[in-house]
Amino acid sequence: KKVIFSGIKPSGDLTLGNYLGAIKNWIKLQDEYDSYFCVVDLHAITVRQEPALLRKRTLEILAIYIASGIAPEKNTLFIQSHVPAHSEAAWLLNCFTYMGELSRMTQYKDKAQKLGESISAGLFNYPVLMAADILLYNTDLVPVGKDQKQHLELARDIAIRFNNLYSPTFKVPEAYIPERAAKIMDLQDPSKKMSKSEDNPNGYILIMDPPEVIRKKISRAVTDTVGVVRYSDEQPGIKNLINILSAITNMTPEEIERRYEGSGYAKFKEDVAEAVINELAPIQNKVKELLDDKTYLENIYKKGAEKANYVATKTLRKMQRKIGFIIK
Ligand code: AQP
Repeated sequence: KKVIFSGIKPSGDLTLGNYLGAIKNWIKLQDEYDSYFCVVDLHAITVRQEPALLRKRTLEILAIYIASGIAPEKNTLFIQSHVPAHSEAAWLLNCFTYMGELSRMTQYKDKAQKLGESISAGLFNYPVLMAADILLYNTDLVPVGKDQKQHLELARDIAIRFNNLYSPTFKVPEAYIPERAAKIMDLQDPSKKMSKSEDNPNGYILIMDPPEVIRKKISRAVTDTVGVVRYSDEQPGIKNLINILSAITNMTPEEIERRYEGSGYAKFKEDVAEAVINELAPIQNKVKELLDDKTYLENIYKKGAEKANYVATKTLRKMQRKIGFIIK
């Protein structure tokens, strides 16, 4: 079986972007692949996190994975910091990555601009840790949103470089980017992506947002004065809502345009809100149930870490051997 690796960082509460761009696609792939789904807590601390919140969110993400339909019996679900090979491999790969490459990463540049002076070295090195995550599991496919494409290309470059310097060690992974929800945009500013660490909560929908909040946020989503539901770059707000509806209902943008021909934005927004609410309601209920039973989650992440640790350590030893370390 081919291997999938993907993860989400507990740096904020998960958004509809994380769900449609990542999790929803994992579910489709889980039967075909040997899948590793991780909560990447080491990545989260590249910007400051409140310890109690980080703990809460780490478990909540695990619960969201399961509640969304990722079967714990079929997949390896684990928490990144439970597998020390990630940190160790990241250090090794840091020595095979150039400063110039990391400086070109647009996510780093965007975040650095927002943070000003207080940029941690970890934020700069983030893509190297991500490369380690992926390469440790001999991953074939990495299902991510479009925003992660550049990081994935770097992971490929690092793998190829290492393989050429020594001998074939890593599988060179491919990105798997969904067609319709590749980049869900901010509801208040559809020129930027919906992001869990965004300051304005009206810009994002959280997976755990109650129905009335979802209705309010979508009804206030920025649109335009054209007044026609059309899938066009000139109407980025409407285009984004069409993408959301399309990802949930599987209707194509053209079908959606046809359905809302002649109807105003208000009706369209109401329907988008209802579709989102109906998609998220069962997940929200299940998450609450799962979080009530901490031992169930604990068993899953412990078992996951054991399996992940076995595979990751094997790759790490291979790296160390090739580099010239003495293996005890
Ligand atoms: N707006 C989005 N549309 C589609 N996919 C998205 N993803 C994130 N935002 C969107 C996908 O979600 C997965 C998890 O991402 P992450 O938590 O590791 O980091 P991120 O990409 O930086 O996500 P956020 O929400 O923007 O987090 P913050 O604000 O903390 O940086 C990835 O597969 C990503 O592509």
